[in-house]
Amino acid sequence: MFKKILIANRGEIALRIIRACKELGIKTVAVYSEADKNSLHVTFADEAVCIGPAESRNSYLKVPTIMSATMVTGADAIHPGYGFLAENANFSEICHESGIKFIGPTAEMIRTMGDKAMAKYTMKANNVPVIPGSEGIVDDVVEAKRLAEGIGFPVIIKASAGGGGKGMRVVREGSEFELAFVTARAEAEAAFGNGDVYIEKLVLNPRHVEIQVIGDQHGNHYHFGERDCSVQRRHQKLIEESPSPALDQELRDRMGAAAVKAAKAINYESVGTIEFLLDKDKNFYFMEMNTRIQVEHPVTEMVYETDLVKQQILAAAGEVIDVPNNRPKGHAFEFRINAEDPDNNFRPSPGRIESLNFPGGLGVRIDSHIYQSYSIPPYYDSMVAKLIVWDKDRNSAIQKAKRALGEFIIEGIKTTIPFHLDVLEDERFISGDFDTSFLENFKPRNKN
Ligand code: MV4
Repeated sequence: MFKKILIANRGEIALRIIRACKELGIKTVAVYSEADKNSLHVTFADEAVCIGPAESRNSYLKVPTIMSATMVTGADAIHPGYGFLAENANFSEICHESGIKFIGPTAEMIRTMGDKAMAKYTMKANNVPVIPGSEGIVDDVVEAKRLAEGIGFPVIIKASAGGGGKGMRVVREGSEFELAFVTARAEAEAAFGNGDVYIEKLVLNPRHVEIQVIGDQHGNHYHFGERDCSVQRRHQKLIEESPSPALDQELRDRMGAAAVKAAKAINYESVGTIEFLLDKDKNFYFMEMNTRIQVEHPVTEMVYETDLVKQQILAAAGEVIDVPNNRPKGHAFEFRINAEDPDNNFRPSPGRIESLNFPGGLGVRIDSHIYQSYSIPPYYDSMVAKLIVWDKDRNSAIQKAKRALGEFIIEGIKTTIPFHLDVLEDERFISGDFDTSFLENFKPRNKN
């Protein structure tokens, strides 16, 4: 087992990883920027190293500095968390070459899945259902248009280096195609330094349903059911839940089997997520794979009674992972509490937390690095807390969420708490009958 893990991250996920390490008896090293010296991950780690100024590119993304901090403290592994270096294949490779275990997949696995056209090709070759579309990337506009006509409009043009909604263009009819194609390629080139795009049939009103998977170094792969992440705004998830209101056990078994097939196709090691689109006829299609622990992992932990971060560390240490053939128990939601003003287009609202009350009680979990008098720096992601609620069924969990959000007081900054309380009064949300367009159409009751 590892003796000391350096956590190359900040905020709630750094704290989450420190908690798992403590329970496993592993020492921890926090790294922090000058803006984060008063952060809780620094307080609770066994050691802490300042790695540079506030700007991420000069601190949390600075590979040579992080490697130096690892060597100086004698850590034998690095946990990247999510974001920052978590899906950086070169970083995984540098760790490997330095004799430091990267707690995540190999560079090759990250590269295969980071190239979305390559990922899709690999899935299709392994009989994981994919969305009908071009065979790989298309670079000629005439050929691309001919392909789009064959697929049938509407189609979607996606950047192969993109993902998470970046560099996508919907094309509703042939006359719009050429401009959309040229623009999509130029945007992809500007954003990713790679203009490759591919084309797919547009799936109308899909749900975003993702399957949690884990693989060890001995060829064992398992899944932990699904999370429904359809409640998103501009590709930012706001509420996630498990199980999905759209799945029964039969569909869960089939999607789980497809996700395990996907993981086995690349002999995946570590925790990961297979994202699917689910259409209204309950057909599911592979969309992309996230090769990291995700923000929303706690909802899965609650209903599968598993500590996924501990499992991820054990798998990285070479242990055999064994997941009993389990089923979800009860229902869990996660609400992302962001320092944003929901009444002003979710504009960031950093600043000092003047007063703070966390909710509590049975089935209420808070993953957060904030405390009273803490100042939220403006340099990083606006998420300041995750409220996770668990109860025996979906309706009970909704009641618990309302109760817990009502007790959650953060003064000094604007947060998404009132927004969540509005969503919890929405009939479509309550009935579970929503898709990825839910928030575009969402209008809070009692507001005009
Ligand atoms: C799609 C789609 C419809 N049809 N692909 C958005 C994020 C990126 N991972 C892929 N995305 C989509 N791909 C086809 N063929 C609709 C989306 C999409 C979406 C997906 C999941 C969650 C929210 C979304 C919001 C808008 C569009």
